[in-house]
Amino acid sequence: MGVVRLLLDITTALTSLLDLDQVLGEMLTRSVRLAAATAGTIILVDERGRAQRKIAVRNDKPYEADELILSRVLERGLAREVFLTGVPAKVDDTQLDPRWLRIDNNGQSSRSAVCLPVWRRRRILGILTLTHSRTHHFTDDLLELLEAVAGQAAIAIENAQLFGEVQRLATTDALTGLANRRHFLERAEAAFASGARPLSVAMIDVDHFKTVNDERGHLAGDAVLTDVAGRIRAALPEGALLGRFGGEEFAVLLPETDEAAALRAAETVRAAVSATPVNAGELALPTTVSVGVATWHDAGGDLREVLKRADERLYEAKRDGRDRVRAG
Ligand code: GH3
Ligand code: MG
Ligand code: MG
Repeated sequence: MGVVRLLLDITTALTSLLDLDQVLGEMLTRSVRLAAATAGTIILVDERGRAQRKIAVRNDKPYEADELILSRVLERGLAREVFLTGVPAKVDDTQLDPRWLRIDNNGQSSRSAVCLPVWRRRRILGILTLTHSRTHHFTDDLLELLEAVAGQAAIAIENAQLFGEVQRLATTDALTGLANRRHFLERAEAAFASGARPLSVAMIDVDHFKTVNDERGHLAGDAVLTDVAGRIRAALPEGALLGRFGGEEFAVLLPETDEAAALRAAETVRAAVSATPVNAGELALPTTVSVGVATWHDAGGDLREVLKRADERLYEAKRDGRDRVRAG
């Protein structure tokens, strides 16, 4: 295959992907194959030059590169030099080159290597390293070709990163970092449709929250919401799905949880909020929540019905004096 055709092929394959891990995996596998290398790694670098994500393949198969070693790979050696200079580097014999750190061997010896920066808009997005078990495997021509591949891959990486960011923005609540209402409902709907029962839902509402806004200002109110959200998340059992449902209202889906267990979880949440005053900037504000719990035992049914029941229990908790849990 001609070089142009080859590049076009790789570009098409990469830019059709939107998942970052897939892009990195595909880029790495294709580079390894193209260079007939034994193994390769791609390390994603964040804005501040820290290793962010690593993917490694050996003999065409993914392998677990040592996390600790890879996270330090930008601190020393060849990858660091390439990161600092921004220029590709080639090692013809790893045993004779002091830049080569024998840290990424995984039981096999690499005798030659190339290391390239992945540039995009004057920033290094990542470092691509390919190795071979023989010395002098990589030619200058090959290095040049790999640079072109890295240039194309950079566009695909940027696309995937942007797509991921847009997805994150569309699914999270900006203030608390929790799932937003739509995303919560989508995921809850999926959990509900899976048919696994029992399944419980809890609606949590901050008590007299309007007073905080009125007396302390909207910023203090925001800070209370953030702190309360953090406490709820920390108090919930693993597997619980938490979302910000509305202004000062949170919703929880507890998969495979019966009413007794859901009540315990809700009580833990309630206690976690009231235990100590909530931090709102300089202020420490005693805060409480009321919780309504509803449980669904049979397969089928309607998620909205369960949410409505939890909401009714929530208002019962409010009527009964707030800072309490009601179920049924
Ligand atoms: P109750 O105990 O009955 O729940 O009383 P409450 O005051 O908490 O209930 P109400 O629904 O009257 O007030 C909720 C307030 O939450 C009104 C609204 O201005 C405020 N709010 C909604 N979203 C936000 C937000 O994002 N930030 C802030 N600071 N306030 C918010
Ligand atoms: Mg309220
Ligand atoms: Mg409310």
